This record gives sequence, structure tokens and C-alpha cells, in this order.
Amino acid sequence: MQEYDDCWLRYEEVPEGDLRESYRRLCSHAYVAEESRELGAVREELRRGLGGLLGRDPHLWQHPPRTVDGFLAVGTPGDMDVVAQAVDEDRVADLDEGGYVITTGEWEGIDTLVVSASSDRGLVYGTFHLLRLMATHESIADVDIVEEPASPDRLINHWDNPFRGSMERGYAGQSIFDFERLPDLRERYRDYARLLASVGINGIVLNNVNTQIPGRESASDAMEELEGWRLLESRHLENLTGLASLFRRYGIRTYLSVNFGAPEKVGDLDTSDPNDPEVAEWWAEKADEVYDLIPDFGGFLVKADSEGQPGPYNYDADHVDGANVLAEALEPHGGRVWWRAFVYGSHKDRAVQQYDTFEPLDGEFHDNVTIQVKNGPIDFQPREPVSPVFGQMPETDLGLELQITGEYTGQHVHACYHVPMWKEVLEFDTDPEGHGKQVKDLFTDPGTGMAGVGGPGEDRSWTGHYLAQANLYGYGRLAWDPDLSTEEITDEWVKQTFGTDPDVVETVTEIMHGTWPAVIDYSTGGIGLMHMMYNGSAYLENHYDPGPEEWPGYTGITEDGIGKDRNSKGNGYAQQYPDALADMYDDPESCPEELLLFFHHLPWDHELADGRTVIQTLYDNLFAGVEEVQRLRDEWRTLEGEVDEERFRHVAERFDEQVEHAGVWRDRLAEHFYEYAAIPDEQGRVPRED
Ligand code: GCW
Repeated sequence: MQEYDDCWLRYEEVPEGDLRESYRRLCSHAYVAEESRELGAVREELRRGLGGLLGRDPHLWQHPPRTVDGFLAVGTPGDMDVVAQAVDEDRVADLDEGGYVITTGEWEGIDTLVVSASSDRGLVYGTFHLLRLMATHESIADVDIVEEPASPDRLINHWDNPFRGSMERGYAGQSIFDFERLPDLRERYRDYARLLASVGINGIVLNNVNTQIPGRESASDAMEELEGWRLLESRHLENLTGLASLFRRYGIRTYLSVNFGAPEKVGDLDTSDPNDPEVAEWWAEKADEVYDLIPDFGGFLVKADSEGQPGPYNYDADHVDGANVLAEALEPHGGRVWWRAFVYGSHKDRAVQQYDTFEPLDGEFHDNVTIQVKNGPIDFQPREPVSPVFGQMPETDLGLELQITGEYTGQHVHACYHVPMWKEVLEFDTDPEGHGKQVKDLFTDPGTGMAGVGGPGEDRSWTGHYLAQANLYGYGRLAWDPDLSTEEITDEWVKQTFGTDPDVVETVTEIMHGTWPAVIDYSTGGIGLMHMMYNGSAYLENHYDPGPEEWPGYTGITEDGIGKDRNSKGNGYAQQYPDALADMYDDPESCPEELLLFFHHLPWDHELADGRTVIQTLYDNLFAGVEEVQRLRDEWRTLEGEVDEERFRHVAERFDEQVEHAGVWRDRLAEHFYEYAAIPDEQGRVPRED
């Protein structure tokens, strides 16, 4: 048995019948032309995918086969006549980079199924799309599909701690990358690249944004030396070339997180001041060196002046100086700087800081700088308002940072499907009375894009929880096409992962869709509270268990009520949004209930729209969340014998743990609220008898 799971690339044999016959007729023979880097990947994937789906090895040709009923052709119209007969060259030439066409045609009286694109990368995506159609049992008889990616850059931010074998916020064991052993490559790297390419990811940042020890208060035993900054040392850069070329075969560009103090740490300068010409020179030379080794290198990702990472503030400079000096170094090579907006510490409420810091800098960053902003103003909480930075820096290329890994959503012990949350973010209208742009519309121009945080680990399941694979899948699919609905994405993922049996599909789908709302309910109370988790040691805080008493500043809890006045009566956070949104958030009557306490401190007995009080609503939601998880667990148990034993058991056990731990959250939060409110639950559940 392979030591790790195939995730959604299982390619299980299509059952005997008309569908399989039609697949076999068109796909038993595949003509893939010249052996270019990516076409090698296409060939390999077809061998594996078609072999599995059709139940027999396909014949792969370097020229069109003649004595067959039909065949598949993968190539560009310029390179292959067969393709040119089915797809006009202009049709693919006009597509955005990575776009492709899948259609049918005829060549010398033989039916053809054609995957075409103007670039090799598009052919890789088109191939994966075709295999997905078959794995989900869709007809391919009359297909005519045209696809192109919505976002030009669709990145994974892999928070690997090089040379440590660990992942920050990774919940799937050791890191899969072994930087110590490079240039040796592992089979698993290729399978990771396949998984990423299959959903259209085109860039990977190999290492954690924390490239040195975060300078938080105190060290703990668990704290480890972080040396990600070392990757910029020449001896390590040289070792990256093989890995970069492996990813290149799948259309994925390599990026690195760099330490802003690298001129001092890696080089021998005595400053990293971005305004010092020697520093600029150092970065330029480093960039030249990187591009000599990795010609399609994507660029640098930087966490600066945040949680103990060095930045321009250390040198009396600002984010513009910092980002631009790196941008100038990368510019001659076509590389980009992804500069993170996750900075806090100078404001009492961190929600206020990002907009305050970055909005005034709009228009000052170089063209090859992307400001990477987390979806919400706090930090990947189960639900947050959308960051006010979005839509308000029109002269700056922005990137949307989403967290694939479940740092605050149960750390892959709990099941929590993030796709519905991301859909909510992507469809948020950033300025209803102004330009009317939804978040997803902001990431379509060159220089913009998406960054998904969280890399898989050594665990068999890759993600620590089999159901969490859906978050990696869904992230890629949404970065490619944010208009896909949650239902479409779930359906694709479930069918490819668990097969197409309608009962199984229905049950798993229902479970997936139930998870996020449940997590919100039992870990926040559902009306806009957040950040109530336990902290623990200084670095790598726990963020898993409840600890509401640790962070009263986030919830605004008092004996009179709960919530934060992030409004015109309070710190003015709501006023950072354009007027229509500011007005909506500013009034408790119009503020969406699910965010109410984020924006307002309200008396415990304040009545909500349905007549229930704030405290009663919190109690009810906490209990409802746990009941929902129990229901989801029971639903999962009905799948015994319907899905393979290994995955059935694993998920069943995790659900048992989730139910237990959700109960801990519920009780801890309910107790905490009661301590302040001194109002018992109308249903007698709080305070508890025991
Ligand atoms: O979400 C928080 C995490 C840190 C992380 C930081 C960041 C990489 O708790 O582990 O550090 O955000 O995004 O920079």
C-alpha cells in the first residue's frame, strides 16, 4: 500500500456500462505531442488517470493513431494538426495564461477529443479537468469547455520551517520537505505538485513567513530555532533548483519567504536599511543569483515588522521603502514582492491597524509589489468581517490571504469546511454604493491574486483529517474560479474522493456543509465574538482549547454586557469602511447579527430581532453547535461499510473527539458568560448543576 493517500486523485475505475464505453472509445488512445517539460507531466497523468478510470492502460502516441475509433489529443493548435482541426488557434491564443479548451473534433474521419491551450501550463490544467470530468462521471461525448483562471497568481504559502522538519500551524505531522536532504527529491514532492496543479495552483512559497524566532515575550520548551532565512544562503539556494524544476513541470513557480534583515544575516552588511544603496545592491545581487539558478522564480514573500520579524521600522523606514527595495531587485527578472499587511501592536485594537497603516500608502508601491491581506482584520477567526483594506486601495495590487489550515477552527481534529466561509468573503460587496466591487473582483488583474496558507504534512492523509483535504481542494478551485458555488465544489470533491454513489455523496456533502456553522456556534456563540481561545506558551500558542478569560480585550466582556464598540461611539473601526457599510455596521439594528458583537458592546438583556436576548442567544447557539456536531458524527457513522475502513475509522474517531471537545468549548464559554452576566439560561442548562 502506498504510504499516503491519493486525496482527490484516486482515479477509481468507472463501472462497466455505457459511460465507460464512451470513455474508452475516446480515451484509450492518447496522442500527446512533443515532450516538453509540462507535457511530460501530462503524459504521466494520463497514464495514471486513464489507466485507473478506464481499467486498463491507455496507449500513448507521439503521432496520431490511425486504426482506432477515436482518440484523445492534447496539444497546442500550432504544434498539432489534429488539434488545429478542432480548435482554431485564435480561440486559445486569446485565453489568459493557463486557460484551455476541451472540445471534440474529427481527424481523417476519426472522432477526436481535444485538450488545447496556448501554453503547456494550460495543457496541464486541461488534462486535469478532463480527468476530473471522468472521475465525477460526467459525459465527455459533446464537451465544449473553455476555461481560464480568474486570478493570475494562485499561491500556496507553505509554512515550513526549513531544517526543522516542522510546519507552523501544520496539523499533519512533520513537514514533507526535507531541506537538509536537497537536492534529493522525494516521490511525495511530485505528488504534492500533482495535487496542487490539479486545482490550478501556480505558485508555492516553500517556507514559513516566520524566518527567524518570533520575538514574543518569552521562550518556552516547545520553542524552536527558526532558520528559514538561511535559504537565501548560496549553498541552500543551489539545492533548490531540482525542487523548483519539479514544480515547474506542473506549471508551479517557486517563491521564498525572506527575512528583511537578510543583508545582515545572510550577507555581511552591518545594516538592512532599505534606503541604504549598499543594501539595495545586496538585494539586487541576491536576486540575480536566485534567477541564475531558478529562471522562473516567482518572487519574495515578506512578513516584516510583525510578531518579532525584522522590518523597515527597525531602520526608521516604512513599508513602502521596504517593499520597494526588494521590488527593484526583482524587477529586471519579472519577479514580485508579496508584502504582508499582517501587522499589529501599535493600536489597542488590532482590528484598526491594518487599514490605518496601509491605506495611506496606496499608490506608492512599485508595480511588482502585491500587498497580501488576510481576509479579516483579526486573524483567521471562524468568522470575521471582511478587511476594510479591500476595495480601498485602488492604486495597489492586492492579494487575498486565506487560511487553508484550521488554526482556529479545530486544528484538523475538528472537521471544518472552509469553502462556505471563503465564498462569503469573496462575495462580499466592498462598496455597495460606490464601485460595487465584490472581493473576488479585486483579484483578477495582473499583479493580484490569492495566497492560501497551510501546507500538508507527512501524515497519511496529508492534512491530518481526511475531510480537511477539501479545504486544499476548495482553495485552489476558488482561486481559479471564485464563481463556483460551494455546492459545485463539494460535489466535485466528494465524488472524486469518495466515489459517485448518490447516497454516499449526499451524506458526505451534508456533513461537510454542516461543519463550519457548527464550529462557529460552539466556539464563538455565533453573534460576532471571537478570539476566545487559550494561548499557552509564548511561541506557537495553543489556539485550540478555549480560554476566554485570557483575552477580555477581544470580547469586551463586562458585568453589563458584551461586545466591542468598534463603531462611532467606540474606536471608529466601522468608519474605516465606505459610508454604506460604515452606516450598516454602526447601527446595531442594521448590523448583520452574525457580526453584532464584533461591532457593538450590548447589554446582556439586549433583544435581538427574534426577541431573544444577547445572553440567551449565546447560550442557545453554544448548545446548538454541539448538538449539530453530534448529528454530523451520527451521520458519518451511517457510512460504515460504504467508504473504506481506514478513512471511515479515522474520521469517525475524529468526530468523537470533536464532539467531546466542542462540549468543552460550550461549557467553558457558557460558564464565562454566566460569570459576568449572572443571568441563567432559560432552559436551565447554565449554570450547570454539577
Ligand atoms: O495566525 C497567526 C499565527 C502565527 C502566524 C501569524 C502570521 C506565521 O498564529 O503562527 O505566523 O499569524 O500570519 O504571520
